[in-house]
Amino acid sequence: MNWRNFLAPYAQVVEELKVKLKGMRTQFEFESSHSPIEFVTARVKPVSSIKDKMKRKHIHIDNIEEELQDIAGVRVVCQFVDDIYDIVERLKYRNDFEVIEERDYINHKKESGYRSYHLIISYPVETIHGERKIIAEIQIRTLAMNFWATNEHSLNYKYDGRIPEKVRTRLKRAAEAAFKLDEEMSKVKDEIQEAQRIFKTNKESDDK
Ligand code: 0O2
Repeated sequence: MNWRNFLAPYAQVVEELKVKLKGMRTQFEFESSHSPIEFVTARVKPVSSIKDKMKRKHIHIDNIEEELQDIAGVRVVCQFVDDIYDIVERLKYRNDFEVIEERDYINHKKESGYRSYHLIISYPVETIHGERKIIAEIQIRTLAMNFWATNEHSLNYKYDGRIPEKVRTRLKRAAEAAFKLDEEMSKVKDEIQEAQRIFKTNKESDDK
């Protein structure tokens, strides 16, 4: 397998999606004081992780394009849970890619405690050999969900996927605490946004 050639269109998709989603953030900032997008990150899955996942999920190399759907991955991090659903709706109605699957791990959290909203998309990318449809995953989550997932991911790495029961229980509790934080913040969302509006207006008049 020539991984460099295989991953080239995925790298292109990741770059294009990053520009487009960061562009959404900029537009929101121009048009209103609240951007539902806090930040955007993107990556192509490293070859070692691709090989691990293929082994774990028994994916044959011939089926990798259809079955390994997160080789190209983009993450959109929002302030509030409502923002996630706002972004999901906007992404579903774009005409530069097609959403082929939705996974709502917010209303249906994973056994680990993981919460996030995943969109699996088919993205048409222009190559020198013509158009290719590449499958990519967009993960949309709040800052609190991201904090939890990043820490849990590190622990999974440390324990090679076999986190001790005691730590796992703590992580589940931490996931609930993070979600509680999201719920509480949602209740004061209007107040927070009002404060951000005042801050933005003051800053703009200071900059004049
Ligand atoms: P990485 O290193 O982030 O790329 P599966 O792997 O079977 O759970 P599947 O079918 O690939 O899942 O699809 P899923 O669950 O919709 O998306 C997988 C990706 O979501 C993972 O990629 C993680 O990025 C994230 N994710 C899913 N479950 C969890 C979880 O319990 N904890 C954390 N921290 N992230 C999760 P990878 O390849 O596992 O990892």
